[in-house]
Amino acid sequence: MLIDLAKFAGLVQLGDLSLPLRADGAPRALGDREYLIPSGSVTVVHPVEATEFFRHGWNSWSPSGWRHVGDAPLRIHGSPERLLTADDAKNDTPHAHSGSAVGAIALADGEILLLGALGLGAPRVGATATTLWGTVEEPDGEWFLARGPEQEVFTRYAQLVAERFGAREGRAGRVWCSWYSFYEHISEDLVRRTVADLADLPFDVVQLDDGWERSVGDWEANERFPSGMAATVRTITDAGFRAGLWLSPLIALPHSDFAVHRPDLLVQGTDGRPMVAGYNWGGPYYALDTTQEEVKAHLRELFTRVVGEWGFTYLKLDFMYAGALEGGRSEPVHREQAYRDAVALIRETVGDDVYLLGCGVPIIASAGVFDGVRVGPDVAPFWENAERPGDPTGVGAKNAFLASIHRSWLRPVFETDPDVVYFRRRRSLLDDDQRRLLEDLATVLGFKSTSDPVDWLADDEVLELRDWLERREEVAQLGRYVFRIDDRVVDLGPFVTYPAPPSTIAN
Ligand code: 9PG
Repeated sequence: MLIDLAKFAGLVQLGDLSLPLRADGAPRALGDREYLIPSGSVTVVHPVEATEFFRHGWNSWSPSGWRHVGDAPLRIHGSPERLLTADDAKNDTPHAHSGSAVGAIALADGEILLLGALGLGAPRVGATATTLWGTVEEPDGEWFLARGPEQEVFTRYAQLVAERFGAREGRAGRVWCSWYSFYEHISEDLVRRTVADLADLPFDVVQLDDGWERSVGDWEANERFPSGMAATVRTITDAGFRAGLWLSPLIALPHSDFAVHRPDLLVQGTDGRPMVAGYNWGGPYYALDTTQEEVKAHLRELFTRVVGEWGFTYLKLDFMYAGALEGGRSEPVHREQAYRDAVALIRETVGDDVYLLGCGVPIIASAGVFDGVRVGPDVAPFWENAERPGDPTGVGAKNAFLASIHRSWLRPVFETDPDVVYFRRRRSLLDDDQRRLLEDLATVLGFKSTSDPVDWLADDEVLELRDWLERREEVAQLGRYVFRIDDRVVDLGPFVTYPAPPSTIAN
C-alpha cells in the first residue's frame, strides 16, 4: 500500500512534448526539458516516430552505440563466456534493446530523449517501440530524463554524473604502453632497450602491461624481472618518463598462490566454490571478495608496495568489473557499492597524485575515482575480427573505434582512452585510412597512446609519431561523427558500420 502511494503516474512536459511517465516517485523539473526522477523503475512513453536507440555497455569493453529500433539489439551474441567478461551478463536482454546506466532514443525531429542514472545499483535502460524504460537492482540516487540536441543532452548528463560522483584532475599525457607490441613477453632487459630508444620522443609515461607478474593474483615480479620492479621504475624515470604498471587487483587465476591458499577470500558461487568471474589467459578466473577485512588489508599492502616501495605513479587497473559482479560476499552490500568501496580504498591508498586508468571497469561506478577510463575493447593491428563475427567486443580496430566513438561524451567525467594508435606499417594489417582513423579517434577523445617500439618503425613513421605527440589540436564536435580537428573537418561516419546481426539470435 505504502509503495503504491509513493508511485507516480502522470505527464512530463519536455518542451512541446508531453509524455506519460510512470515512476517510483514524483519527477522534479530541472529546466523546461529536464527532470530528476527518484531511483527505481521508470517508464516513459515516447513518440512512435522514434528511430534509433543508444545503448551503453556496462564496462570498458562492452558494446556501445546507436541501433535502429527495428533492428536486433546491439549485444554480444552466442557466447556466455564473452558476455560474462565483457558486459553485464546478469541484465542482458537477448530480444530487447537495453544497456547500462544510460540510454537514449533518437526522435524523428533530430533531437534525443535520454534517461540516465545518477546512482549505483546496476541501473539498466532500454527501449521498446513505444517506451524508454529504466530499472535498478537496488535504488540509489536519481534518474535524469532530458530531451534536446544530442551532444548537448549527453554532455549535460555527463556533467551531472561528474557533479554526483566527482571528476578528477589527473592527466595522463602521452603514453607508451607495452601491450600491443610485446604482449606478455616483456622483461627488464627488453624494457631497458625499449626505453633507451624512446628517450628522445615526447612521451610522458612508459607503462608496463601484463607480463611482469608471477601470476594474475600474485603481484610480485616474475623471473624476467630479476632486479625487481623498483629497478625497472628507475630505468623508466631515469629516461625522463613517469613509470606506469598494469595490474588486475580484483581477480586471481585458479593456479595463483592467492586462489590456492585463500579460496575463502574469493567471491563465492552458489555451489560453495569460488565463482567464475570471467575468462581470459586460456581459462576462468575468480574475483576477490573486497568486503572482507583481509582483502582490504591485502589491497592496502599491494598498493603501498607498488607506489610507495616500487615507485610507480601511473596504474592501469584492469578486469575491475569482476569486483562488481553479483556473488557471495561476506557483507550484504550491492555489487556496485562493493566495487565502489574497493576502488575508493585503492584511491585512498595511492593518494591523489597517482594516475589511475581504469580498464574493464564498470563505467559510471568508476566516476570520481579514476582519472582515465578505457572506453572500448582492445585494438589490434587489423580492422575486423574475422574469428568472432557475432561479438562486438572482439579485439580489433573497428570494434575499438565503434565503442569508443560512442563514449566521447564522457569527457567531462574522466579522460577517455580509446586504446593505442599504430604508427607501424610492419607487423600490421591496417591500411593508411584505418591508421589515420585511429589517430583521429585518439585526438578526438583526448588520449594519446601507442605501443610501437621505435625499432619497429620506419624513419617517416617516427616523424609522424613525433609530430602527432607534439601537436595540441583544437577539437570541436560538429555532428554525431563529424569533428573539426584544427582546420580539418573529419567525418568518421563512413567507418560506422555494424555487422548484420545473425538471422536467428542466439543467446
Ligand atoms: C592484458 C590486457 C591488456 C588490454 C586489456 C586487457 O573481454 N575480454 O575477454 C578481454 C580480455 C583481455 C583484455 C580485454 C578484454 O585485455 O584491455 O589492454 O592490458 O588485458 O592482459
